[in-house]
Order: sequence, then structure tokens, then C-alpha cells
Amino acid sequence: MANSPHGGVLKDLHIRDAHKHDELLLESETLPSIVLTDRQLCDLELIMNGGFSPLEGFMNQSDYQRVLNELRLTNGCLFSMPITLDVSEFDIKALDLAPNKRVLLRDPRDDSRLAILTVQDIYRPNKIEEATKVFGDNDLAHPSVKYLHNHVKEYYVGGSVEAIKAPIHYDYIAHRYTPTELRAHFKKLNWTRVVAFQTRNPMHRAHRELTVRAARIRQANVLLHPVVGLTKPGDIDHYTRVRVYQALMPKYPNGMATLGLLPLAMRMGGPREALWHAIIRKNFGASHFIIGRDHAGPGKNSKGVDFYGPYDAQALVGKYKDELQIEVVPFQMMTYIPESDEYMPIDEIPKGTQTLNISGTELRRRLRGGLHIPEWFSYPEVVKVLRDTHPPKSKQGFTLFLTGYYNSGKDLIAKALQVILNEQGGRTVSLLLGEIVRSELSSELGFTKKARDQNIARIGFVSAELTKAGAAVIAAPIAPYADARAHVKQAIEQYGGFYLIHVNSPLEFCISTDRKGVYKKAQAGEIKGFTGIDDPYEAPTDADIVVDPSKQSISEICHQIILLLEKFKKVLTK
Ligand code: PPS
Repeated sequence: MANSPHGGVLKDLHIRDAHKHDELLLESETLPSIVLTDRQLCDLELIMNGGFSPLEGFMNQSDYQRVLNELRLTNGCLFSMPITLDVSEFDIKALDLAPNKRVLLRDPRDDSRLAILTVQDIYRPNKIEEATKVFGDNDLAHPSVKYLHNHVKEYYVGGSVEAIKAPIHYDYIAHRYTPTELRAHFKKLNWTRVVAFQTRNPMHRAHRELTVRAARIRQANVLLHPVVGLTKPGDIDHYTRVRVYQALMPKYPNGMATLGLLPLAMRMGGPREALWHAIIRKNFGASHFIIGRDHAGPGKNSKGVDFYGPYDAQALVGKYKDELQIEVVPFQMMTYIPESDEYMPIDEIPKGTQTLNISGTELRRRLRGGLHIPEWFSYPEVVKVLRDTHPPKSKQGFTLFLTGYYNSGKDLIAKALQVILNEQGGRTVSLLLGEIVRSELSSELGFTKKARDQNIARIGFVSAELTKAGAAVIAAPIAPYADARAHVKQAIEQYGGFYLIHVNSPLEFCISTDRKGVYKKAQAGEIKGFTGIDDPYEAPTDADIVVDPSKQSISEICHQIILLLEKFKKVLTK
């Protein structure tokens, strides 16, 4: 038998409301609608499938206030996280929201109709109070405090929901279970004791050892229950993580573990979040829940101090142990002992024993550099998944962005570089000359600042996409404005290298060698707003290299650029 749900009854609203599905759908056509945010969507999915039982909707003011003050709903049931539907004053007026009104909730991804909310009340939260009580601090370094102040709208709408349909997912569907489905799964497998493991990170050998150890101690099976909704900004994307979990599953003894994905929007709320996680796992049927070091920790505050103590979460959940009715399995950090080739919780290791550890930062460094990751730390199958999505610098794409006056020689350099990189091989090479972009992408644009910025933004977008795909991009527009160049740099650097090359030929040189007579026309006023003549050029102050074709040969310049690429490990050597 799976563990009983929080509050005694699993609030699977899909089952409860199935008989009136057609009625709700018909009614929804007549209702005003709220298009949910990504976070509200995650919350609604778990309200509707019973993951947040005993909730049957978004919290009204009295539930909200009591959760803030006492970690309880008004009915006395333990609940640690406010689950609220935020709207703006404009929404309230435009949708004519008021108590007893009904409103349709739509999926932001495909606009589909998910649920009907009956408004109970509309209230204005005190965000500072919420931040302080829920997260312990009103510090914007906390991702949820930042979200609260920067994204959450000014009013909350409380009310119950009736379910029309669950949000559709296209990824890893076989691993997505509702609480009802997971309970049926446990029943089918004859699992009665299930220890759930929460994670938002890739799992390595330490995690496998920890979960197996927990299972052994409690004679239980293991539910890997990673979050695939919203996690901490900057985390490894869930696609990669789920492939990691899939690679890890065969490392468990056959039949010991199940992988289920949880579409939760985490709040990184440390102790309160741990309590909430335990409640959710109870709803999913788990009898045990692992809480390790720094559970759901957001890291450091603006003073450089951790928001929560490493074992605060264990302490808070421990306090409610009796009424929670899901047994918490606390763990200290698992540490590797090379001598016996095993992992042990750090508090159980005898003093003086040699131990090894690879931190998250060190792992990222090794991935970036394509450096060795030992088998005692992770499984080759897991490392392969991570290396595929985190290629070392040498395998990432890059963009060489040449900026300079018309006829400065930037096109000659760009074309020569294309040949050199093609000869080198290993990457596709894309050449985005100013005139090609102007005819293929920006033919309707002129040469005002706005139009030029738009043109450069398009080059930035295409270059970023190509860089993401591992290509070498050589872009050579005039790009006279520093802010537009900075935006391109920012767009590309998320995916690979960006190198700014200032082709700094003096204007006189550009004019005197202009065989096509374009400058003459500009000087005669036949072309208006021509860069260098009657339009500005902001010379970069942040170029990686400054070259000058009036003094250097194209070969010399290309060699200088190749040496720069080599320094950043962008030249693929055999
Ligand atoms: S920008 O500012 O980066 O968007 O300019 P770019 O896309 O590189 O386009 C410059 C080419 O268009 C021709 N041209 C002009 N350039 C500058 N100012 C004005 N008013 C202008 N009108 C036309 C110019 O010949 C550039 O050619 P290439 O060969 O690409 O440098």
C-alpha cells in the first residue's frame, strides 16, 4: 500500500471532475481567460493531479496568511509554501474579476484550456512580508525573492479550480506519472515501502550510493523523483538531466528503482521547501523521503553568507515528523573512500581516513576543458551524456566578428579566414558578409541607427544559433555602434566564443583604395548617412584584436587571428 495522501484524500481533480468535462469545456467558451505564467502552469498541474493535496485551487487570503505565519492551512493541515495565482490590476479590470466569477486558465505554451477557477477572493500581498516569512530574508540574491519582486504581479486571486485537462507534454512522457498513476505503479510492482529522492542536478555515483543505502536501511524501493519544472536559474537543463537519470537507472539492481519526473516549480526555499517536498512525495505515495545537505538551498545571499544552514531543512522537517507521516531519511554528505572504493556519509567516516571529492565547480571545469572525470566519481555513461551537451571549449562553436569601415579590408580578411578554417576542417564555416546579410536577411532595412541596430541584431541571432550548433561563424558588417556589438557578444557567449576584431584601416586608406567609387558618391551627397562620411563609427574599445590592412598583409592578419583562436583552443588539431 502506498503512503496515504497529505490530509487523507488524494485530490485528483481530473478524476473528480471527469463527469463534467464536456460541460466545463462548453462553459469555458463563454469565460474570460488568464494565460498562465510558466510557474503558475507548474503549480496548476500539481494542484489538478493531486500533487499538492489537500489543495484544490490557489490559496485564498486566509490560507495564504496562515501558511506564512504558521505553515498551516486554515483547516490546520500542515503546508509550508504559499501557492498563489498572481494577476495585475489591469487583469482584474479587463477580466472583471470578482468573488464568484469564473475564469478560464490557459496553458501559455499552446493556449489550451486547462481549468476553470471560481474566484473566492482577490487580495494584495505584502511582498516584503512574504519574502521574509517564506524565504527568511528579503534579499534579492534569493532567486524566488527576486522573482517575487520582479515578476509576481501585485494581486493574488484565491479560488478553487475544476479540471478540464492536464497540460500536454512531449518529452519523456513514459517517465511522467501523476500521483494516481505512480500509486498504481507501486501497487503493480508490489512496492509498499518507497524512499523518494528529490534532485535538480545530474546524479553521479554518490547519489546512487546514497539512495541504495537509504533503501537498504529502510528495506525500501527507490523513487528517483527529479524536478523537471522550474529549478534554480543556471541549472543544467532538464533534457540533459533526464538523459543522465536514464543512464543511471541500469546501475541499480534490477527492479529496485523507478524514475518519475516531477513538473514542480521549485522556490529554492530551503527548510520550508523541504517540508513542501516531503508533502508532495507523500501525495505521490512515497513512505520515506531523503533530505540531504542543504536541501533546496539557493546559495549565498548578497553578503556572501549561505541563506540557510546545511542541515536547517532536516531540522524543520524533523520538527513536524509526527504529523507529516512520511519518514524522513536524513543524510550527511556522501564521501568517497579510495582505499575501500566505497561511499559513506561523512559523519560515519573514521577520523584520518583519506577521502576524495569533486565539487560541482570542479566538475564543470573538467567538462569545459574536456578533462578526465574518474569512474569513482561518475559512470562513463553519465559523463558521456554531460559531455554531449557540454562540449569542451575546443568543440564549441564560435563567432569572429569583424567590424570596420566600408572597404577597410574586413571582407578580404573574412574570406581568407573562411578558406583557412575550411582547410583546417572539423567545423562548418559560415560567412556573413555585410552585403550578403543586407541582401538575404535585411533587404528592407536602411541605414538609420535603428535600422543598422536591427541588422546587427539579426546577424547576432543567426550567429548565436550557428555557434550553438558548433559552427565557426565569420561576420563582417560595418557594425558602427558599440551597444549593438555588445548585444551580439552577449547573445553568442551563452553558446560559444565571441571574438571582436577591429579592422582599423584609416578612413583615408578606405577612401583612396575604393575602386567602386562608393565613398565618392557619399562625398557628393548621392548616398546619405554613409559611415565615416556623414554617419558615425564608434571605434571599439573592447576588441580582442585590432588589425590594420593599410600596414599589414591579409595573411599576416589571418595568422594573428588564428593565433588568437589557438589560444582559446578553437583551432581543432588532429
Ligand atoms: S551596418 O551599419 O553594419 O548595418 O552596415 P552593413 O550591413 O555592414 O552594410 C554596409 C554595406 O551597405 C552599403 N551601404 C552603406 N554603408 C554604410 N552607410 C550607408 N549609408 C550605406 N548605404 C549603403 C555599403 O557599401 C556596405 O557594403 P559592405 O561591402 O558590406 O561594407
